[in-house]
Amino acid sequence: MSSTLTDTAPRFLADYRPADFTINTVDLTINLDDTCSQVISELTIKRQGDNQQALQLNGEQLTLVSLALDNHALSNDQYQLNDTILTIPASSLPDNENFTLSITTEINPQENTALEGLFKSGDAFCTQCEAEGFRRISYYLDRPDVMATFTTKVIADKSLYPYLLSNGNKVDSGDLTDNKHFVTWHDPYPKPCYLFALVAGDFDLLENSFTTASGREVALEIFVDKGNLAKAKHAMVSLQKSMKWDEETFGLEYDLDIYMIVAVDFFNMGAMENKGLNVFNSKYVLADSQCATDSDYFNIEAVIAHEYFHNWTGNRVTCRDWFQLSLKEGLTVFRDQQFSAQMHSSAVTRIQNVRLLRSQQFAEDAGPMAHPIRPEKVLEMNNFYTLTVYEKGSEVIRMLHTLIGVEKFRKGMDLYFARFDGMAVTCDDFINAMSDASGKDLSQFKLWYSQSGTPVIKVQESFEQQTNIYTLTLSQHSPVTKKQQDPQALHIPIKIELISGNNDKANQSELLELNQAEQSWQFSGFIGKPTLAMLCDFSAPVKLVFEQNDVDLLTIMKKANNSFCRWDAGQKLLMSYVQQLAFDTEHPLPKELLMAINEMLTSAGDRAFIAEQLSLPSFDEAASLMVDVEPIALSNALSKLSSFIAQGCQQELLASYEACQQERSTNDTPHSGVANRALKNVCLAYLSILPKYQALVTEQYQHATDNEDIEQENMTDSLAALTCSAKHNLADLNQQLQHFEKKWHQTTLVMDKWFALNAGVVSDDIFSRLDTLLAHQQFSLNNPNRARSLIGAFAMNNPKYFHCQTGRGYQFLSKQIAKLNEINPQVASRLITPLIQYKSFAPAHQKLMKAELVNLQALANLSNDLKEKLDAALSD
Ligand code: B3K
Ligand code: ZN
Repeated sequence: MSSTLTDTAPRFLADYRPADFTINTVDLTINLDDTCSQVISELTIKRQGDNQQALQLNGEQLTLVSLALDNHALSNDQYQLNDTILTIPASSLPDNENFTLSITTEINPQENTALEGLFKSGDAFCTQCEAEGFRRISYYLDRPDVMATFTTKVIADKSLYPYLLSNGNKVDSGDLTDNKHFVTWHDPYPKPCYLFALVAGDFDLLENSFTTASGREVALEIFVDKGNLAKAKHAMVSLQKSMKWDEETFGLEYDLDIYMIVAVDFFNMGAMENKGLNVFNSKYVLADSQCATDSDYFNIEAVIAHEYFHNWTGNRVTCRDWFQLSLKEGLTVFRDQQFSAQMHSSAVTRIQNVRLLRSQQFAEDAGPMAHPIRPEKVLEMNNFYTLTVYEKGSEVIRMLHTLIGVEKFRKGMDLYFARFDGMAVTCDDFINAMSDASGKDLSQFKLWYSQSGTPVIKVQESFEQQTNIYTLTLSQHSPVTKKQQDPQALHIPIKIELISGNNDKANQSELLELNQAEQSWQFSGFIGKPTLAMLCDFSAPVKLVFEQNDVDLLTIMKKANNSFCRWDAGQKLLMSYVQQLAFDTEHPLPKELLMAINEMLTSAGDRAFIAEQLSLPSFDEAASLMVDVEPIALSNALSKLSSFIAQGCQQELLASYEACQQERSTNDTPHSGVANRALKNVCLAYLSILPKYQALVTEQYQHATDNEDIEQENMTDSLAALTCSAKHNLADLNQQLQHFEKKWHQTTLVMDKWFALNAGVVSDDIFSRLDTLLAHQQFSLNNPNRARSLIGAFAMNNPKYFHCQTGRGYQFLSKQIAKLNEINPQVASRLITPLIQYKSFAPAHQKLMKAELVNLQALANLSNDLKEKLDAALSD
């Protein structure tokens, strides 16, 4: 279980105090065994000041074998042990300032289904220590401000585990008796224990290198399961691009002689930035065009970059305490988003960032687990690796970047590293460095770190005909909650564009700094009222209350320079119809909408951008903009709007589909290939609603999945076709699903897609399908990717049945969560998200969802991970 057995008290940011002891060096000898691995840890410890405190080390699920201080064994009466803490009282400690502590413990990796600490992923051993997993390997001061240099000797059977890896540089290796061997690693950079890693296994190894700007050669090594070598190439190229980008953009070079990445199938999240030895979910490493989609390629590059960028923002400068998590995560997400924007279309990348934020983070910020990007109270730290800390955290860094500009931002980063390299620091330290380097007063800006909830900005405008003066008034308010009684006005960068009615006049762009509850600005020089495009590039993570009519929205769609605003105006227009249809299914839809869609389809712009324009807001995006959501009405409204567009624009959709299809074979560059597929598949999604075009789905599926020319096979197209079949329960669906399974049954990552597709089938027999899937030979709740691909995909991508009136969807989810509570609480805790957000739904649904939460709360052995969320949801 991920949670501690006796620690059920929350911790508070306000209670932070430095440790009474530091650990300078750690010497580990780890003798690997499936059920009884032995860990010998030799620590050199230094007392801080003249404190006479007991030494308290964290440890969970460890068997203590022996303990010695300065080489003298400690007897049972010289220390105390409970389920989570080893206490050596002051009376047992030596008087000197420095002393050594030797600890021998045993652990059972095989039984570790929580996948924290040392565990087995298939045949390999691997570790996950962030946030507080090292305490499952050995007793330690498991907190990020205790930084030590690690030397790690790994011992294991030579035939089963030819590769023995840990952080830093390899310094020794050799053979031992009993067919065992060892490798010793030394990491010269002091680090918190959450960055410790160990991997042992038999892999295929992809090798390459990178020469840093200052001429040092770094060995790059990617370890994958045997047979998967060719699928690691994209990850390798992504790593090299990331290294180059960080040098060019921030002057940051890699600092060890070797950078290793290991891909494993059993992993709770995407990847982990352990110093010199990243461990990755294989989903974010392995790709070839036959088995990975375009978004898989994109995500692999982004996650590889993210973990690499952590080497500076996270590892060289780390967090003082876990409340500061956004110091490294918000900043590193911002860095990876900037990187992706430069590698691809910056407009489309930004749109995708915003879609994620609006659909998921806004909901989190409005739900019972809402917290500031720097939380103040935590029961289970793993619950705070959230969209708020990551994505909103990145938006906060982006706002800073907007407020001070690119050059001063770079100066601020330089100052941050000059001041804090090798240290564990706070979010305030970061902002102070930015403020000192830029000369900008950021004291009010810091409120973004302590206030939760999505701020709402009300927009009012007026135009004085006589003077031609345009006045814009903005007012802001942040939500009041039980935890946040008196939110203050924030410092918010608002980028706008004013589009003049006079065609000769260029649009006027402005950066406004909203820092009061209400503020006005005046602009002159227009003939007639200009059209306001608000929040260019989505310059702040806020919601707008701004009644813009269809004419204004259409003007922005056509005339704004800012691509984000053009896209956003279209979405706003679409969203207004979704809302009307959700309220009144017979609400008439205007022809102008079809004309606007046709114009988009025939415009000459980037096809990836057009695909984003044509994509309706997702169920979650729409829900986050509504109150008392009637989920079935919303889902029907989205279907109705899609049908209207499909019906009214069928010729143009078909023409675009065919144009993209043709160009695919004649003129494929990497970007145009992706863009063509994106647009083509949006068109297919619309066309597949109309029976007369459903043959296209079958054709595309066959062409992309079952082609004599294997080069023509393509997972993006195959999956897009299958998704249409699943969504409309088309006649060929079952046959396609069987064919796909037969073809891919040996490819784990593709089977995850297959499970997700099945979970998304929109059909009345979905619950019997789900039961069959749970019993499928390849299904296991012990594998997080698999659990998410079935249970998560159903709850997130099948709103019609997840929210069905009988409550069966909610029951299905809660039953699986109860099982996962015993197996892997972190995964259970992630999957509960849609249920705890019950308050955004209409009363009848709230009641059904709440009943499931109450059942879960009564579980015996409830993990802290779930307890924290359930308590918040049910007391809200
Ligand atoms: N730092 C890790 C996440 C650790 C999650 C712990 N539950 C990956 C990342 O953000 O890069
Ligand atoms: Zn990260």
